[in-house]
Amino acid sequence: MGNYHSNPVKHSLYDPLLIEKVRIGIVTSEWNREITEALFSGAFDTLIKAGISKQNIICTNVPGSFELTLGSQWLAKQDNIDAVIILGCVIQGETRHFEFICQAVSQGITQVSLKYDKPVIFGLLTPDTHQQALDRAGGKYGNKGEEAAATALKMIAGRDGK
Ligand code: DLZ
Repeated sequence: MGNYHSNPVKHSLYDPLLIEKVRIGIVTSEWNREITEALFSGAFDTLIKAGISKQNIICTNVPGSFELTLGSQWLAKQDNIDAVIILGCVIQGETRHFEFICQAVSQGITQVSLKYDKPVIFGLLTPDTHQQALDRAGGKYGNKGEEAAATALKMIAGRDGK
């Protein structure tokens, strides 16, 4: 497992004056709450460490991952939000809904991203087991919420030619 984002803050391309203006939305699924709360903490803390103030991180929850697409649209359509992060967890071995949910979310957020011309970052864990989810939510493979936050910052920097 690579560590491309192992130090997301260090890799942030943002200058301190610009980061003050950045506003990021996070939409978190409540299903598999233990996992998604850990992803949320990772994403939120990464944005704070990068210099974004609390009031510029707009957070909302949805019941399950299937609802992440609409939740991302609620945030993406707000003019003053620069990027949206979706966070969820669908465990393959535990649900027959797996393919339906994952495909719907990946296709849905792509549409939202292109429609509103802003990054919608895919922070949906799709592991085979609960343990694999834990490993990616602050465990041995890091925290994919942190990676999602770092990706959002990189996309905003890319948009701005930084
Ligand atoms: C129904 C369902 C199932 C079985 N499994 C999961 C899951 O593993 N992860 C998740 O985020 N959501 C799950 N859901 C809920 C759906 O995402 C959705 O909330 C409901 O089908 C209602 O639309």
